[in-house]
Amino acid sequence: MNIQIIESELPVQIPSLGTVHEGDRPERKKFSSELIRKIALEEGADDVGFVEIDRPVLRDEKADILKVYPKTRTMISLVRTMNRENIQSPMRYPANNEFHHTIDDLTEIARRIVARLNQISIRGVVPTVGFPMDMDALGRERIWNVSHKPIAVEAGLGQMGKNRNVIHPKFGNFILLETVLIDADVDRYDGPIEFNPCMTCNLCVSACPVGAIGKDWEFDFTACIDHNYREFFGGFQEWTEAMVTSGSVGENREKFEDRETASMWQSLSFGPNYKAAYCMAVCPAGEEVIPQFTQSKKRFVNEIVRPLKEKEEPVYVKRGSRAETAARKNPAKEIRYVRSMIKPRSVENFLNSVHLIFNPDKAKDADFAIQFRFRGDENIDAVVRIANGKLQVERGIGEGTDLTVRADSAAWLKFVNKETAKIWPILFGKIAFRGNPWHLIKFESFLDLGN
Ligand code: B12
Ligand code: SF4
Repeated sequence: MNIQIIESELPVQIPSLGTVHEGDRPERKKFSSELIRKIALEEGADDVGFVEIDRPVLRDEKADILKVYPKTRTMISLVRTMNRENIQSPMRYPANNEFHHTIDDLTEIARRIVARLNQISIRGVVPTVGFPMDMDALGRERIWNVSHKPIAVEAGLGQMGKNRNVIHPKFGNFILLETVLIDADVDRYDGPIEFNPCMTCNLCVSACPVGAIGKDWEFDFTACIDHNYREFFGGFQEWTEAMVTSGSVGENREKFEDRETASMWQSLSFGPNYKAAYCMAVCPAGEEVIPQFTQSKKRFVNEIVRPLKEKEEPVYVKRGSRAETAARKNPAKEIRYVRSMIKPRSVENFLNSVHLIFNPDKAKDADFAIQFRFRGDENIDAVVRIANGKLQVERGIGEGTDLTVRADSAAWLKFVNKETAKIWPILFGKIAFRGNPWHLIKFESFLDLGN
């Protein structure tokens, strides 16, 4: 088959042509972004933008994107709106229904777009709206490959708000995102919008039951994942571990009350329940949402923010964490302790993710540096420096360190994942020190590892 495609002449639907293959199109052809936009909107996307694979600010994302589709030339960023009243309901099941149905809806939209693009010789891949099914990377590297948020920002579909969600200028943050990876270039790419719709009203800061949203635009990743994702993969692992380590039915029910086991069952059977998403529910930004707020801020707070804050419910935090401190301030919230969901399975991942479990409040007065020399399965030298409540990881051999820790990498992982009593690896000679070991004990106490 040898068909010359001039897309401006193409009807949007060309069933008579059947599927046209990539090899059938002239080399370096640029497709009309307007035509693809039209297809995407017809198939149900609420907004669309285009980003080229070589966009310099997405340099760090490229290799991961190419893992999913090595032929990627263009990312088509898609927005699908949610019914915001569902997300704002004080009961969480309407919100969760809305999330799950929009995820399915957006997936179907993206699949239909690709099917339509196939007809004009463009091939493509639809990754996934949420976490991927493939969990091989868990504890080793990032489990998702395509980060929709920075791509959506580059595609001009909004900016990141203080609540760490992309806020669309019209729909606010009540949107989900997908990115279609295609093997073709387009004639026009988009760029970020110039203003940020976030109004820095701090309602998200006050609504989050575990203090995950910082006033200073910081985000406590583990506070969010430990609570909000209690019934996802991490919480399920804890559920099974609680069962096998409990000596009696009573002991098991202390760790997981009947209501919690029932809720886990609902999540496993019908799609996982997010426990909060309050940061999204209360956000008044965006042209369509803002009148609700500006007409009467007091009413907005009373009707939307207050019911979520005053909702009596369990919140899941690690003992001694910043999240616990935040949750304790609200008497409506019942504290339930959990273990860290961050469980590194390689030293490399430990070094990359240790900042996520580091508690700066505990380390305010600390000032020391530890030289780690890992050997065994992984041979890695790195320095961890702690000063002014900040943690810094440097690769290699550093200067001015207070302690050198030589550790077998596998033994170290058992140690930080609390899979061994601390003393054993030391006794068996798997971890050795030069300098003051007190710094290692301090360092461990700064990590929010949970029970
Ligand atoms: C990982 C992830 C999370 C994580 C981290 C969130 C985050 N801020 O990145 C957790 C589990 C906490 C989470 C929570 C939620 N998420 Co989420 N999540 C994702 C996912 C898979 C990737 C996000 C991403 O690209 N982050 C990277 C950069 C851009 O974010 P960042 O804040 O700068 O970086 C953080 C992480 O990268 C992390 N991190 C950095 N290095 C490392 C290393 C390791 C080992 C680990 C584990 C983490 C980690 O820490 C950084 C600081 O917080 C996307 C889907 C996707 N494939 O893109 C959805 C996505 C971002 N989530 C979404 C939603 C809706 C939510 C929730 C509302 C879910 C809910 N129903 O409750 C909450 C909101 C929490 C919040 N305020 O951010 C939407 C956002 C839509 C929008 N309007 O922007 C997305 C885009 C899904 C979608 N397809 O629409 N999510
Ligand atoms: S709730 Fe306010 S501060 Fe938070 S993201 Fe929305 S506009 Fe920004």
